[in-house]
Amino acid sequence: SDLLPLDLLSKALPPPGHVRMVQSKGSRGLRLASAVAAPLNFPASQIFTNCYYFPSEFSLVATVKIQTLRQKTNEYIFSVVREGSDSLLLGLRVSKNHRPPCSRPEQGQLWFNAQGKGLFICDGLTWRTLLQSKQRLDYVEDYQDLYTRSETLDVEVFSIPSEGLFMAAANKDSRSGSGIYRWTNASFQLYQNISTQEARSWKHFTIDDKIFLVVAANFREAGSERSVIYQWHRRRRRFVRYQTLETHTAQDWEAFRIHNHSFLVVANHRRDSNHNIHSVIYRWNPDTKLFEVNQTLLTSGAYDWEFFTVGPYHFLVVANTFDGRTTIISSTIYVWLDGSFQTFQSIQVSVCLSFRVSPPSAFVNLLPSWSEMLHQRGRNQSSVINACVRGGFQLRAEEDFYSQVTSVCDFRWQGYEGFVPVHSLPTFGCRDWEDFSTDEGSFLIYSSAKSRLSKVFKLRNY
Ligand SMILES: [Ca+2]
Ligand SMILES: [Ca+2]
Repeated sequence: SDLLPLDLLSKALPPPGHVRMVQSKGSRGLRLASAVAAPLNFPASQIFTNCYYFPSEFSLVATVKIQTLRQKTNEYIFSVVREGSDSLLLGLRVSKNHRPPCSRPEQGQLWFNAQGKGLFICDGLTWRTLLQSKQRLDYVEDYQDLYTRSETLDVEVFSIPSEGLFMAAANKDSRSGSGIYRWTNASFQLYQNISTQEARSWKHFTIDDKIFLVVAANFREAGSERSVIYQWHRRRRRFVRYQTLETHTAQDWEAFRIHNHSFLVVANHRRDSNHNIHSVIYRWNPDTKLFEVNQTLLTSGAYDWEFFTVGPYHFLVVANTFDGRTTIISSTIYVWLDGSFQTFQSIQVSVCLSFRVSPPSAFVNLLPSWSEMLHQRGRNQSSVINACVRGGFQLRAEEDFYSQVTSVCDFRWQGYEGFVPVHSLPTFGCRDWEDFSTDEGSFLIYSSAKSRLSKVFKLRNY
């Protein structure tokens, strides 16, 4: 367990003149002269001193770039052979889909399928899967141009059983209200228009068999600002007003459940010019069938809430943006203890606009990397980090606070290498995005705070 990493290649390098240093995109490697026909090898006794058995746990990291893979029956990129006799103890083959033979002599040997990205071990009869990669994003294809009534600050994609897939758009213009779209004939079509005031975002949630949508908005009613909860009316097949709650420049709603209780929390951004105000957690009362104030938490220009669970613990994280003086303030993670949320940890992310968290168990590992990445990238105060996950970790970095996001970069968490950029989409004031799947495939929708045009992309996987 106290073994240090070893550079096996350095032990087996051919003499100078037969090897050349080459650069290929972001990585550097060694190119062997074609004259080096014999395999590179060295006695294992050089590294296994005072050690008579192969270690029970070990990792081999090999990066090989081969222009064309020839289908050779008995070629290994790495092997351990018995000294003197050359009999094979351990070997790793690489091919593109071509399945090497697996019978008694190959028992215990490894095969990496470069095409399907899978690692297999021969059990003496057949290849058994050790690792198989999930589908990976190949490219993104323009699919639908969706013109909304006004600029769209947020999209929420959800499905209604026996009805299908829907998307709620939070539209900027109060006169034209916001649109609910339904996936019809393989694209989003306007389904219902809902009158909204300064709609900022939508959240879908269910309680028992009831389907709700809540909008973060500023309806001015009876001398107060209010956000509205709508319920899906089965017979009328429409969303109808259900309950209003007093909010203050509401930016975001999060819905969650703890021990069979349903909750909502609102991000109250400011009251007049005061940003240091309470954001409110509401609890569903099953008797009155209404949400009631459960707890208030002091926030500073709150912009986003996310709920997540790690093991038996429930957390809420708020993105604070501004305390009236500065945008360099901390965001807070709260933990559910003895029936209420209590401060768990403060995290320094300057102007944190939002969080995306999933899967939550890995979230904990992710935290230190955010600030690290900010430092590495030399980002300024107007930077925003938005974490999300798609089959691995991704971070979304957004720029240009308050006005629009100029570009979206996805960073995938790759453990050893940290966050690496995997895709960037050219966007025009992208404000929000969601992904969803239908019978027609996997899609990504993003909305623009600058234009009426929202776009749907189709994700091609390999
Ligand atoms: Ca959204
Ligand atoms: Ca949220």
